[in-house]
Amino acid sequence: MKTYFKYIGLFGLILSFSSLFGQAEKSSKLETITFHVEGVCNMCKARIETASYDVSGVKSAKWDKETGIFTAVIVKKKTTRQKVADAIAAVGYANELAEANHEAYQKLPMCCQYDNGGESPEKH
Ligand SMILES: [Cu+2]
Repeated sequence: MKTYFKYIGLFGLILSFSSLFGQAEKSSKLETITFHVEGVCNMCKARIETASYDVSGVKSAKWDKETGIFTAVIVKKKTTRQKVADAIAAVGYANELAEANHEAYQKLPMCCQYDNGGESPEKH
């Protein structure tokens, strides 16, 4: 009887291992990316996050107003950290990986122009 339970235990162990590997495989399709993005307020936050969601393969996107840290979860096969950074730069927001589009920056409301010269701010 004891051996019987041992086998059940072993079987359960194998089952939990295989489900663990299954999960690891699933999560490897996704990647969490993070980089610094210039910005000022909640309007900036909305623009940065909307621009990210417009990139195919972006599952979630969040920009922290206080720290300037942008975090997103992407589908690795569909997009890259650089592509997301480029999309954010295209709407006027300079970041660690890309220079801001100058025209888009100039069109931002004055309060959102994080760097009044309109130049890309110093890199971090
Ligand atoms: Cu703003």
